Amino acid sequence: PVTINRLDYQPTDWLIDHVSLQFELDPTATLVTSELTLSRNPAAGQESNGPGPGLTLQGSDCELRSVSLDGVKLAPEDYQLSATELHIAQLPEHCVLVIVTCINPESNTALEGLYRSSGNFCTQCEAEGFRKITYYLDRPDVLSVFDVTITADVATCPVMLANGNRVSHEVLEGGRHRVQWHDPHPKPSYLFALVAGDLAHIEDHFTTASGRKVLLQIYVEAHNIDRCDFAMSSLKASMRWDEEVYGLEYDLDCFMIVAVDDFNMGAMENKGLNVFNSRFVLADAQSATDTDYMGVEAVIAHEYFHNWTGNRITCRDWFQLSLKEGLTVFRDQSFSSDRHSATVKRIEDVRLLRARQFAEDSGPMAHPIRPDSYIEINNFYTLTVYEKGAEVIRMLHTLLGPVKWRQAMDVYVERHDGTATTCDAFVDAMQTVADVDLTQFRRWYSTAGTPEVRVSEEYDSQNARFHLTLSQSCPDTPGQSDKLPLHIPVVMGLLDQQGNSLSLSNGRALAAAVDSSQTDAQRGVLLDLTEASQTFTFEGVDAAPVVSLLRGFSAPVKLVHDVTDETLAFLMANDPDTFNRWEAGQRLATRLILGVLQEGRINADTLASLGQAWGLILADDSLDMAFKAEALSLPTIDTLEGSLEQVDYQALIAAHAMVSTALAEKHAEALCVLVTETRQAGVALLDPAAMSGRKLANTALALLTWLPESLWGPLAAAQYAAADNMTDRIAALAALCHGDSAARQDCLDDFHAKAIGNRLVMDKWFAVQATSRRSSIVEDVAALLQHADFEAGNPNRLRSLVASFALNNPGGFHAANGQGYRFLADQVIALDSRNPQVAARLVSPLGHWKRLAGPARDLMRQELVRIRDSGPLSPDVFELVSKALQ
Ligand code: HT7
Ligand code: ZN
Repeated sequence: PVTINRLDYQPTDWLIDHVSLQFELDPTATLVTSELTLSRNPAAGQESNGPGPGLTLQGSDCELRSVSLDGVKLAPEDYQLSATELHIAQLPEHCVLVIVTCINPESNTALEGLYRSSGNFCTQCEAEGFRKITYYLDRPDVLSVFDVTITADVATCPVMLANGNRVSHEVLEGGRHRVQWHDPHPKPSYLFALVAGDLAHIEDHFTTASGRKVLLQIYVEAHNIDRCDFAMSSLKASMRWDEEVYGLEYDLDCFMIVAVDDFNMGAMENKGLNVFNSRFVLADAQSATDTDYMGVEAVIAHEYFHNWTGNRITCRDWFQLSLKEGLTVFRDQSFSSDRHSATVKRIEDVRLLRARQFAEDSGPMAHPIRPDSYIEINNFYTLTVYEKGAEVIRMLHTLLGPVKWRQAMDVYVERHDGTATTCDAFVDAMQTVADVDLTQFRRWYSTAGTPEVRVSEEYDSQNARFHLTLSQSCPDTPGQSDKLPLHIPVVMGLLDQQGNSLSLSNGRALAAAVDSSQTDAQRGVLLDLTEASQTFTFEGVDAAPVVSLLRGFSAPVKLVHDVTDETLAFLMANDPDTFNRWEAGQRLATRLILGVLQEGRINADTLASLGQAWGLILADDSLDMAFKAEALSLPTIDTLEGSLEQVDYQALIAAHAMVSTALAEKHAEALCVLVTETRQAGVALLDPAAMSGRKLANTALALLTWLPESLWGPLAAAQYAAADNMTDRIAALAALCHGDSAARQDCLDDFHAKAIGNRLVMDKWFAVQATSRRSSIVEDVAALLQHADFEAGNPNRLRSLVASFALNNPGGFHAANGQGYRFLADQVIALDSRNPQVAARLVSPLGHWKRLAGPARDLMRQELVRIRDSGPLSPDVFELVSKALQ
């Protein structure tokens, strides 16, 4: 396999000014006629006097039927054809090339290019799927106007969709019909989409700020038509938000969403025709949890927001992926935070970052948000590019402040609309309005790994001064060592011993949030940490203060700050930054669990501090219940792992269990009350207080499962029986699945019976079993692979069983005998030839063997070796396995 390097980027020699595509749809032999209007790129490097550059088009898995240049059919000797390219050596500066290919959607199990899902035709072209449809300049910096004609059987494909606006429809002989679509916005091939089949739809309208009426449609299989309303209201809310917050309006006459069951990722932002994994469109009370609803809203928003940050302004090359993804994740996070609790949203995002992105940063695939090289670009749709990328954007937002941020975004859109650009150009746009010099900040784009910030404090009572020293470092990562200091925005505050916020003599002022009643002192200040070590002095501090650092998680770093249990308990109770109140609890819990690892027993004093702090939270009726739920949730195993050099999973899991049990015991009574009394009857399903109540009640139930089943089993069974929504039903089932009661099997059987006919609910039935703490879990999961409802070809089903087990069941996956590792490796090997993209995503849990302690290290490594030696691998799996074994 070939490695592609960022610095090798060259502008394209050819432009495609216009492309006309004709599809004669057929399940096994679809004919694609592509007419490309080509011209030499004036911006390309010119070879002096030579014959001009030849044209190399990318293509794979499509059978070439013919090539014509300016109306003349070319003979095979006029071009060169390989498995991945079509090369024509000589062409006039302006010409028209017509290429006919034949493809087989039915046999396309990789789900890239044109494929079939539930009998319907659909496409997925990002990143490099278009080349599986026809030969093309399949790179994001070639923008063209597309006209698309689709012909198919009326009976099987009454609906035929493509990007842009529909311009004609005609009925043909022989039961066929034809539609034509025109997209006026030049776009790269990865944003092309086609959908055809027997689909039902709902529709609505949105009137833009400037008064244009846009038709909104959501297409699904007919049996799902009643599950689309929430997605539609999320779409309208997203459209309004982008106008109000960024002044960005929609730009076509219609916006369509299609839900498909077989999809490699979450969704795809094709211009005017978003294609979604059905799990991010379909939602109703009987099938979707509150978390599912929030996921639908966030993904609908994310894809819609791409219309500007991704489509109107796209990436010059795939190394710039975070230009659109980091920015769009930041935008969807801001949207969700504006619509729900901002603190809870921030906590959820930080939990994900710490649990998964920090792990990526400390593993074999560590890369900067703008990677330097790749073998398979699909492997770089990572938590680093998306989530850390969003953190980098958030830091820019913090450094600029909200007003300048908006001005800078206006400059960015104004400068780059209609182009394919770079992360550097994005920061240039920010710099035009920023007060701070962003030169050093740019290092975030090229530095891999999670920086560590060490903190030391010194109080000088004689001079009433407080000195805060922050020292940064970043661990070595593959190919990167001795890293230069980053520009780290540290939002902080100081509290006196009574919990009052002090006015600070150092640091930059922070803008107030629109709806905030906080004083300047409560908000704190922004420190610009730019040196390897820097001391910040605060004058007029009359007594030793308590420091609240990195408020709102103002930078994606690991903070090392040695403070007492009392200080953490104090911050939990008093910090005006609610994120940091939660954070203090997480630090206390982490200390308790890691203490068990070191000392073999629970530190009674720390347990008392945390137990007491939990008591205060449980008793505080002024707190949002969703926040309470977060405060009563311990850090997960994969988050804790980030604090350890070498990980003995069995010991870590035992320590986590010991602390969970101790805390559940301490508060058993209050937790039982929460399970039975928090839920509100008779309110709307999506009422915010009702959702928060369910979150708290189900967090309490999950904690109780650490105690003997006699205490919580009847509660869980009763909750299952009484549940009128999926959130409570699945939480009760998840609890029961940890145990061994008769209710467990009864409820599983009942759930299964109700899931028949709803694939998303059946996915939950598999996932809930895959995350059970039963000792027989590996055998249980292996048995589920043989279940009649298991569908290996459906990525959602595969993820619900195999990925849920590998990522969300640390006890089972890290089973001491290595069975969990072997199980996962078997799945990767079985899947690779069918769907390399999904197979590769299953490799990453095996990539961390070097960080494991004891025999587990070698057991995991052996499985990687077994995959490596299992036969010819896809570039996707090859890249991950070979990097992990290096
Ligand atoms: N931009 C999209 C990313 C994507 C993708 C989606 C589905 C299947 C394969 C894919 N490869 C890349 C989705 C997004 O980030 O919005
Ligand atoms: Zn995206």
